Amino acid sequence: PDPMPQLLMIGALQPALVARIEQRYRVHRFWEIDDQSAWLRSHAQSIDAIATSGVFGASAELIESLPNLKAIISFGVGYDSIAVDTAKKRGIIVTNTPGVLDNCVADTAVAILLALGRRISEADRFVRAGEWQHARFPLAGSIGGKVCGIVGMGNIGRAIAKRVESFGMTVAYHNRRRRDDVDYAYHETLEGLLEAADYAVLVVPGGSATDKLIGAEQLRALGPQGYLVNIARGSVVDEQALITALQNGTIAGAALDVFADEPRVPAELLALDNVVLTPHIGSGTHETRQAMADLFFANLESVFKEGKALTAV
Ligand code: 8YV
Repeated sequence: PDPMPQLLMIGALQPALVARIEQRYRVHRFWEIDDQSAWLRSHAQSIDAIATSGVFGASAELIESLPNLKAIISFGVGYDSIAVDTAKKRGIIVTNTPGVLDNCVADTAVAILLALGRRISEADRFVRAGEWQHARFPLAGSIGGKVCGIVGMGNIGRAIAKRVESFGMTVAYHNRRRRDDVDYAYHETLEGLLEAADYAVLVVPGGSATDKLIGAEQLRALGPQGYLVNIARGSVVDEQALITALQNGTIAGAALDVFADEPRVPAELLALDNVVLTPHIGSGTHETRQAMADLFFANLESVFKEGKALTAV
C-alpha cells in the first residue's frame, strides 16, 4: 500500500502549497475527475483527509461517503461551506486558518468603505470617461464624524474598529453578546445598530445562523443616508432586497466584496453607480495568502504527526 496519507483535494489550492503538500501526501484532484461517484466507489476507503478552502467547501454527502476520513483541512477562516456538524459527529477534525488574515481583511473593509463614501470608484470612472473636461465631480460626505456600525465584533471586527477610529469615525457594534474588552457602544439588537449607523460593516460568519440576516426591513433601518459594507459572506444579505433598496434609495450605497452566488454578480448591481464591487479579495495579498498557506500546512502536519489540530473550528 501507498505509505503516504491520501488527500482528496476539492479545488485547486495555490500551486506552491500543493507542491509542498505533495512531498508528503498523495493528492487526488477531485475537481479534475469526470465521474466523481464512480471514482469514490473505488477510492473512498483510502482517503485520509480532505484538503479544501472556504470557497470549495466539503458537503455532508461527500464526508459521509469517505469511511476512513480523519480530517478536513481548510484554507480560509470561514467554514460555512463545510458540513462541520457531520464531520464532528464522526470525530473528524476540521481546521481553518484564523488570525493570520484579520488585518488584511480589515484593510479591505476600510478600503471599500472609503471608496464608497468618498465615491472613489465613481470618480475614477468619471476621469476615464473624459467627463472632467466638461463637468465637476459631485461632492461626497465626509468620513470623520460618521458612525461605523460593526455587525459581528470578532477579531476582524476589532481590527476594522481600530482603523476607522483613526479616521474620526465613532464605532458602535452588535454582537451575540457584549464584549467586555472593548468600550464601543453596544447595541443589543441588529436593527438598533443599523438605525444608529451611517456605515454598517458586516463581519459575521456565514452559514444558517446568519442567512439573509440583512433583508428589506434591516435595510430600511439603515436608511437613505446609510451605507452597507459586506466583507463577510454573500449569504448574509438578501441580495434581491439589497438591489431593490439601492435602486429605490432606501439606502445610500453598498460596497461588496462577497456575493450570494460567486463569481456571478447580478447585472442590476453592475448597472448601479452607488456600489463598489470587488471580487472576494478580502484576504488577497501575497503575504496573507502565504501566511494562510503556512497555517494550512502546519495544521495538516500536526494532524498527521501529533493527531491534533493547531486551529480547529
Ligand atoms: C477565502 C475567505 O477563503 O478566509 C475566508 O473565509 O473568505 C477567504 O480568505 C479564500 O479566498 C480562500 O479561497
